[in-house]
Amino acid sequence: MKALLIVDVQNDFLPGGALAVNDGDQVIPVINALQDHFDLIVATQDWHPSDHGSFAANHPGRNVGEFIDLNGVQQILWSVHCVQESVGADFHTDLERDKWAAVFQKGTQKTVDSYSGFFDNNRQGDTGLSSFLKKEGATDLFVCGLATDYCVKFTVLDGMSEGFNTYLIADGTKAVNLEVGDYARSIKTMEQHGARIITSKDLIM
Ligand code: VGL
Ligand code: ZN
Repeated sequence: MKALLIVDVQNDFLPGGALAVNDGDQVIPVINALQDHFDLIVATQDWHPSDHGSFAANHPGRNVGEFIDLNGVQQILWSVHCVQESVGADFHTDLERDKWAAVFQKGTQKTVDSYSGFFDNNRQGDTGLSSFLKKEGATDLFVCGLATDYCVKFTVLDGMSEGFNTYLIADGTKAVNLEVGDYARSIKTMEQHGARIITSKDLIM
């Protein structure tokens, strides 16, 4: 059984947001059209406390884009984004949510970041996404959303390691591209781990 997983389509990752992904809003109509073709749809939501360790603002003297050691895990420092209960953490209002079975929040512990929708970056915290999908009978996981080179990539890799046949819907995702080429590198990494790269046309016929 197939499931659609929508990663972090939140205001802060969209144009005008605190950590805006270029053209991030272009994924919204693609994802809305895809939703008609799935009976099981789940979403993830980046959901940080304001004192989160991934925010450069919480490390005096440090800047966005620098790397630090956050409790033993390498961490890129980001601008303040997706703070719990803020407008930036909300899903875009154009994104249809009527059919969503559940939302899995991540990055809720200030001591560790969570790119994957499944597990924290230190692999300790589990959002419950994998057990939920398995309980619902999902075998094939179709991933879309933001951002290709961070949360989408790590969600796809964990989807594979959790035993799902995992697909990336390429036109349903956009990258941060902190470094030129990050989008292409992340696609290659996902493919090398066995994920299949498709487009929404492969699902909508
Ligand atoms: C993300 C950076 C920081 C993402 C989340 O959703 O890709 N990127 N937090
Ligand atoms: Zn985040």
